[in-house]
Amino acid sequence: MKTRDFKRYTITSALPYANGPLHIGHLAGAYIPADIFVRFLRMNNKDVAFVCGSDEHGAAITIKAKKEGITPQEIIDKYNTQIKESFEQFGISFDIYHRTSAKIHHELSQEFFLNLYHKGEFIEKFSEQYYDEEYHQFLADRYIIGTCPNCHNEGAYGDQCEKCGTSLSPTDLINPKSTLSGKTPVLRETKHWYLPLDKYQSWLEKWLLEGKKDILKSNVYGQCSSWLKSGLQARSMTRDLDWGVDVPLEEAQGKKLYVWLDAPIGYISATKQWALDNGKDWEKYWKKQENPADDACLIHFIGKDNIVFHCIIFPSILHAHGEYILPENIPANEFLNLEGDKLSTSRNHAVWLHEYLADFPDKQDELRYVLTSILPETSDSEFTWKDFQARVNNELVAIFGNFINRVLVLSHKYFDGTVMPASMLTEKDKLVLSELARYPKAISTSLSQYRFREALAQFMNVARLGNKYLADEEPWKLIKTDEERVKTVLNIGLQIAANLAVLGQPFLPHTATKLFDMLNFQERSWDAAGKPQLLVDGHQLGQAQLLFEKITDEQIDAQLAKLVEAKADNAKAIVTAEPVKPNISFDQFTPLDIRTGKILTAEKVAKTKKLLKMTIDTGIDQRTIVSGIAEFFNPEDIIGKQVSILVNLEPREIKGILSQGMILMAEDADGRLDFVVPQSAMKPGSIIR
Ligand code: B3M
Ligand code: ZN
Repeated sequence: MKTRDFKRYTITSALPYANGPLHIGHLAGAYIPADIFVRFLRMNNKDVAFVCGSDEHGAAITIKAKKEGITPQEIIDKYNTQIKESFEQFGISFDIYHRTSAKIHHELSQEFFLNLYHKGEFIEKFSEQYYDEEYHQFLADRYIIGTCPNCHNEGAYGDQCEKCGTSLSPTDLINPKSTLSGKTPVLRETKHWYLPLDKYQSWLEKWLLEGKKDILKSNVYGQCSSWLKSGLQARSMTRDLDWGVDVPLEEAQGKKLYVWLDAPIGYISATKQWALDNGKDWEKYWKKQENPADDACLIHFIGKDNIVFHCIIFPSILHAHGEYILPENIPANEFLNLEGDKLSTSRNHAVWLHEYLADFPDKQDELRYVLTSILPETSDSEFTWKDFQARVNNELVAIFGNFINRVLVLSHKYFDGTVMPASMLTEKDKLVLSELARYPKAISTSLSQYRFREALAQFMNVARLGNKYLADEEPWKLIKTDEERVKTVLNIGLQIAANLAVLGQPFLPHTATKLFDMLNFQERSWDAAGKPQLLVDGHQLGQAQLLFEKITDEQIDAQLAKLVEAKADNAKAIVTAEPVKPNISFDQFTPLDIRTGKILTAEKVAKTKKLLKMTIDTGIDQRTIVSGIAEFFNPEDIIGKQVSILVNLEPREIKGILSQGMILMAEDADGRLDFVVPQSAMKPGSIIR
């Protein structure tokens, strides 16, 4: 991965939706890596703006408000405060944590929209959508209920029937009703403004696929190239919603900007506010400069679910605008799992940051350390409480903490906390010092390539070096026979400790501060590290204190019990939500003819969001089946997949296509769909009973 040097950096972390608290997955995805990187840049005297804020628009907010029975404004105020507090506690050192509900943000988003509008970038398209005449508004899918065309459940939503799992469009519902007024909505023509992503396709291929081949992480590059390969389509930049940034056009009364148009602009408006507050020029961080060599380096830290928005859509918007710089890199992380399962907000399978802070009030760096050690940098990774305990106890306490404690306590005990001069260095001393000197470079190389796990491992090697040096030299024994030698050993030990304070700042900021106090030492720039004489002879040290303490089995058991409890609550909730259907006899079951099959072809049904048309080899014949799974699976990804099919379901015409059977799908509480299939490949036509 190539990186060039820049004078100025604009670093962003994904704006969290202010619709719930943060968990460890968020921290590991977009915040800890960004914070380490930024702290490292600052230590190298770089000019940095590190910006973030709450994403306070979109259906994510209004749906949560409905659920909690409070207003969207109350939702965003509540969670913005909580999220901000968590970031502060963990030492995520944003220069500003802003909000997209701010006036300056609404204005800038509208300015962007109008800029593109006046350039004629948007395509204007009409479509038919349900409208509530009493409430005078268009209805989002979730605001319409009606009878499911598939199972005749009367409470199906406009996007899905929760009873039979079929994914629907509002117009599929029989007898649709608005959940706002309870009245039958009418279809009304509505106009929207589309960003012609297809028009930027070849530019994107050049800029991203060719230009960033050696720069992007492979997980990011892979996703981008598959998006571009499948061909980009125009995407609507406006919505019929009542919460968000107003579309600034006379003819668009009541419409809002698409949340993924305004949210990334939130990075810019946050920078603008920060510049206003601090007497800076925001344009230096965002706009192309007269001399391109003076352009800032823009880096977006995100999780993998946001890749397309940051690599394709937002750059297209910036490109269409023309005055803005484009991201240099988008180091997205994959997902973090918890105790063998996906993190899930709806199932409450998570370690919530505010709960962690309540349970471990002074252990912020411990969590930073463990998460950095297991960051999902190139593939998904896993957090377990046992591993957390092991890493804290065996690494932070037993190596780093133990070394620091020994060297400081002995220095106070033998020399009243004064750094004594080193004399007559042995070969071993020289070797240790020269090894120490090579770490700053090694760590900075890893950091500048976004390899944070590797950087942290190198940092811990410095602590290992110190710990081993003391264990080998045994100054506590030497003191009886050779005080001069002890002076040298402790001098070298203290130099290593001072290096740990300097090098530890990006990873463990709270610990580094403690260590600086203990050493009574000020030199904090990266350049200081590696020097054998960081602490001068005669320097007076501060008070020794313990850096870390062990995590007990009881603490871990309590955390594990919490997860088990959440699982039990969740199981209870599922049972109440979905009662078992009335019993059937065996004779009622046997008429179902279910077979294994294989998907031969798959394509999206034109003009629908949810439908896929597939040809299936059923072992009996090859037939067409239409299924509402297009939002979950790309056609090209499922060709060749094994499926289970109800082959004797009455054929049914869906959007003019005769669908001959039904593919069996499983759905979890999060609404995730997957195919129901045998554990191994079976011959098509095998009977399921
Ligand atoms: N709020 C989605 C998310 O939290 C969205 C990110 C916006 S970044 C501009 O995953
Ligand atoms: Zn149904």
